[in-house]
Amino acid sequence: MSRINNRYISNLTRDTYALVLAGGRGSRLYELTNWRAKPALYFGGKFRIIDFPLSNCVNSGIRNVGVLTQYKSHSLIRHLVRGWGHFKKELGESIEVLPASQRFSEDWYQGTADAVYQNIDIIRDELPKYVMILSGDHIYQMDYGPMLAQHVESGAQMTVSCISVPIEQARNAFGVISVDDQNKVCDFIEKPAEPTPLKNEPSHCLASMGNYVFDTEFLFEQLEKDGANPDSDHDFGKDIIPSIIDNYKVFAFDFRKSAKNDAYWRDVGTLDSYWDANMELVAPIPELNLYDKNWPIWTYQEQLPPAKFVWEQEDRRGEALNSVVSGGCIISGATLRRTICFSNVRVKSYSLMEETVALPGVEVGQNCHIRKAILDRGCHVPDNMQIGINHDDDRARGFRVSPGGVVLVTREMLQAL
Ligand code: ADQ
Ligand code: ADP
Repeated sequence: MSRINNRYISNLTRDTYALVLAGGRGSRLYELTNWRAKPALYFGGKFRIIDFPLSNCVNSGIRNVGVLTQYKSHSLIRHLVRGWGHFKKELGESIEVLPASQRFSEDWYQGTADAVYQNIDIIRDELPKYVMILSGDHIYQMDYGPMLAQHVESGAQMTVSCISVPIEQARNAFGVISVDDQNKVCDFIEKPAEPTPLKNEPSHCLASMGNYVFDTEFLFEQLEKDGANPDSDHDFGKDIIPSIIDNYKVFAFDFRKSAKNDAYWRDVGTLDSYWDANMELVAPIPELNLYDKNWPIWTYQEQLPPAKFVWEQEDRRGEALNSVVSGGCIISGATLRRTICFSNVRVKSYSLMEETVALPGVEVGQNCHIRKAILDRGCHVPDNMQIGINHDDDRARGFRVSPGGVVLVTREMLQAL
C-alpha cells in the first residue's frame, strides 16, 4: 500500500462519480416521513440527513454527484437546489438531482439497482473509472478516499464498506458480511434473522453500510444482467452482491479499522434511534464532531437573526442548559434542558422542555412541560400542554409513543385536538 498518498487518492476521487440513493421512505419513522423522504429529514439542529453523505463526497474530493430521488421528493429537491445548487460544471463540479422519471420503462425505480440502471446513460456520459453508490440515509463522517484506494490496490471489482455492530442491531436490518483474511467477501446475507457473528468478537457482526465502489464497466455488466432477470428485485443488497461474490473479486472495507476506531456511523431509521442520535449531540463532548473545521457538514443556511434568550423576572428565566439552539429562536422566560431547537423555534414563559428535538418553526406556548419528545416542523403547542409526562394522556390525544418512550407530535396531530 506504499502508493497510498494524498495525490494518489485525489486522482482516484477525481475519477469517481458518486450516486447517492435518496429515494427511500424510512417507514419506521412513521409521520416524520409522511411528507418527506428519509434523507430529507432534519438532523442535529441545522442539517438534513442527506447533507452528511454529500459533505463526505465534497470533503473527500468527489465533486461529481448524482442524487437519485423518488419517494416524496419535494422537500429533498428544494433543499438540494437551495443548499447544493452552486456547483459549477465548468469547474468540473456538479451535484445533480436524478428523479425517477420513467426514462427506460413505464415503471418508477424498483430496487436500488434499478434506480442506478435507469441512469446508466448519465453515468456513461461522465466517463468515470469508478462509481461510488452511497446510501442517503445515514449520519456519519467518512473519507471515501481510503476506501477507493483499497478498492484499487486490492484489484477488486466491487468494494462494500462495512462496520461491526451488535448482533441485535443487525438482525433483520442490515446486510451481514463474512470475510476471509484478505477481507475478500465470502458470504453476504441481506437482513438475516441470525447474523453470522465475528470470530474475534462474537457479540458483533460485520454490517454493510450500504456504500459500494464499483469499476464502472463491471457495474454496467452486472446491471444489464440483473435488468434482464425477471426473478430479481433489482436491489444491490438482495440481488447484485449475493450474485457476484462467488465469481468476482468483492472486498469489504472496514470503516472502523480505517478510522482507527473513531468511526461514528448511525442508522437513524426508527423514532428511538433518531431521537438517540440527536440527543448524543447535547453531551458535553459528543462522538460526532459537527464543529470539526477539517470535516465541515455543509447545508442550506437560511439568513436568520441570532438565537435570543429573554430573562424578565426571576421566575421567568430564558435559559438553555446542555442544549443546541439555532438561529431565529427566541427562548423567553422558559427553560431548555438537553434539548435541540432547529431554526425559528419560540418557547414562551414558564415552559420547560427536556430532552426534546424541536424541528424548525415550532412554537411552544406558556406554562408547557415537554419531555423526551420530537416536535415536527411548524407544531404550535398550546399554553399549558404537557407532552411526554403521562404516556396514556399522550396516546389519548393521538400522539405517537415509541417503544423507547419517545413522543412524536406533528402539526396534524395538534390540529386534530
Ligand atoms: P436498506 O437501507 O434497508 O438496506 P433500502 O431501503 O433499499 O435498503 O435503502 C437503501 C438506500 O436507497 C437508502 O438511502 C434509500 O433512501 C434509498 N432508496 C431505496 N429505494 C430507492 C429507490 N427506489 N430509488 C432511489 N433510492 C432508493 C441497505 C442495504 C443493506 C445495508 C443497509 C445499511 O441493502 O445491505 O446493510 O442499507 O443501512
Ligand atoms: P412570553 O411573554 O409568553 O414569554 P412573548 O411573545 O410576549 O412571550 O415574548 C417575550 C419576549 O420575547 C419579548 O418580551 C421580547 O423580548 C422577545 N421577543 C418576542 N418577539 C420578538 C421579536 N420579533 N424580536 C425580538 N425579540 C422578540
